[in-house]
Amino acid sequence: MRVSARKIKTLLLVFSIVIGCKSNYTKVTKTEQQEVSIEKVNNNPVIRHIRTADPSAHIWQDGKVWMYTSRDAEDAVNYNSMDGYRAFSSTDMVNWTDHGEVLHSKDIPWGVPGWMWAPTAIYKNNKYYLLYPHSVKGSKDDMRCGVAVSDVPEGPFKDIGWIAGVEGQWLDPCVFTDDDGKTYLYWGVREPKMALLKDNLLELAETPRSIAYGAKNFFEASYMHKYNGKYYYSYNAGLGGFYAMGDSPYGPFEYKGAINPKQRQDHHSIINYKGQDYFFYHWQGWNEGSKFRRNTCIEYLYYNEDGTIQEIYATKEGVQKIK
Ligand code: FUB
Repeated sequence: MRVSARKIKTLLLVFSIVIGCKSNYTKVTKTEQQEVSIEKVNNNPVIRHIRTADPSAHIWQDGKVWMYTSRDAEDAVNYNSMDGYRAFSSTDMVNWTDHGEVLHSKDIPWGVPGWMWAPTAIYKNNKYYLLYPHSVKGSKDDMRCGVAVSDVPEGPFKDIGWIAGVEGQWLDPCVFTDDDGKTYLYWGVREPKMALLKDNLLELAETPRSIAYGAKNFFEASYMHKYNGKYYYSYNAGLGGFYAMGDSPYGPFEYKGAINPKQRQDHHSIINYKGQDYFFYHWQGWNEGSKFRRNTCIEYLYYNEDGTIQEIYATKEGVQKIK
C-alpha cells in the first residue's frame, strides 16, 4: 500500500497533538465503589509566550485580576537587560489577556536602559500607579523607586518621577493601603524598611523605619497583605519565601517561618479572588529557564485556623480555571 507524504505528515501531526495533550494532564483518581476522575491541566507557568517575573497581582475596580510583571529576555544572562513592564488580566485565573508593554525604560527620562526590576501597583486618587525600582542615569547602583500613572489599568503608564527620600537604596517596593486609606511603602535589600507614604505617592510622610520581623534572613521582595485583621509581612530570603505576622502595618511582626521554602527567589504577591486565596510567584524550572529566565506561576494559598499559612510548593498544575 502506498501512503503519500501528505498523509504521513497528517498522521504525525495528529500523533504529536495526542501525545502533547496527554503530557499536559495529570489524572487524579478517587476510588470508592464508583471511580471519579478529575483531570487537572498543567497551568504553570501561566504566561508562556514571553518570560515574566516579579508578578504583582491586584483586583481592580472592574472585578478582574490584574497582574503587572517585569520581563526577562529569552537569552538573558543577567538582570541588566530586564526591560518593559507588562500588564495581564484574567477573570478565571487561567486565561490571561496580555495587554502588552505598559512602561519601557526609554520612557523614563531619569533612568538607564534596562534595569527595570520588580514593580508594584496601586489604585489611588482614582488613578492606577506603578511603583518600580530602576537605576538612575550615571549610576547603576543608585536605584530609585520610580512612580508612573495611568487612568486605566492597561496603561500605558507615564513616569512622574521618583519617591524622594529613598534615593540610592536598592529596593523592591511594595505598597499596601490599609482599611483607613493610609498607604505604606515597604522596601529594602538585606535590611527591610517601611514608611507611611503621602497621598501623592511621591513623598514619604515620615522617617523610614527598620522592620522588626523576628528573624535575620531577609534579602529582598518585601510584601504586605492583611487577612482577618492580621498583617502579614513576607519576603524572600534569597533561598525561599518567609513571613511574619503582626497587629499593625508597622509591626512588630512575629516570625512564622516559610511560605515557599524551595524557591531560590520567588518575588511573590497574594490575593483573594472569588473566595479563594492565591499565591503568585516566579519560577525558573520551565523550558530551559534559569535564575535570569523566569516565568510567572500561581498556586493556591491556605491559612490554618490560627492564621498561619500552609507551606507552598511549586507545582506544574498550579491553579485550575474558575468555573
Ligand atoms: O527581577 C529583578 C530582581 O530579582 C527583583 O527586583 C528581585 O525581587 C528579584 O526578583
